[in-house]
Amino acid sequence: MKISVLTIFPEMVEVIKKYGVISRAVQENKIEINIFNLRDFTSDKHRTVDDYPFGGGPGMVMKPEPFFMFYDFYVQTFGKPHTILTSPQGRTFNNDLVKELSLKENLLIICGRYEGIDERVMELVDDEISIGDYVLTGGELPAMVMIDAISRFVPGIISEESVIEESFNTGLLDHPHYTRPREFDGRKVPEVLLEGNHEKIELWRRKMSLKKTIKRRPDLFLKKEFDEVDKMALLELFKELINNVK
Ligand code: 4FL
Repeated sequence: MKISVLTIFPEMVEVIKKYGVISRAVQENKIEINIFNLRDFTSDKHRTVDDYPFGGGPGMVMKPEPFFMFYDFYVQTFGKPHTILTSPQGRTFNNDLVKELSLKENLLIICGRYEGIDERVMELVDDEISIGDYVLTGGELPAMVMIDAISRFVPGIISEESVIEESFNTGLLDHPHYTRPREFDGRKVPEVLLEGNHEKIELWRRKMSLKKTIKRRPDLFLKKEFDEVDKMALLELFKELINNVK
């Protein structure tokens, strides 16, 4: 999969390639990340990317020409991309959208700025995406958030199990995790995790997941389709509840 970014701050976005899981995926050619400087596609001495808004008003507007210049070059070089503009006006980024985008072979993310982009650039844009209801100084961090989330779904980047176990796939929040030591300043690891009974462990984890989901995300709990383990876990939770009120 190829992901490209068009920005006026390329150095800011470059760091996404340098760390952890994504840097490994880039080295192993599982994803290709290309970052382009919009100023390289200007044709004046000052490399101007913005100008005053027609009709007046505060702030500047990004000029259309460098975007079209870039887009021509991009399509010539890499073929037609699925083009995203980061924008607070876009549809909100979520796990379903991440999965959908991870299936694209050629993604181009244009980093927007709040003051705005000349409307004629929208002709090049397939999708406007927001990462949440707040305003940032620019679309660089949203682009990096999207690359991070999308990369995780590219086959072979992280273990299939890790992706399957995630809350947005199971419909439940995660259970607690423990590692060594078994006891630390009197704080003990739950006994069930030390006994090695895998069925019991699964049931315990599911109970903890269900409890946390009911407490923090009742919306997810109400949408959840329960499997047999969920039902057993809920039954035990109810039993514990009944025994405590009696
Ligand atoms: C983009 C905010 C996506 C939230 C300013 C320019 C933004 C943003 N999600 N704020 N782009």
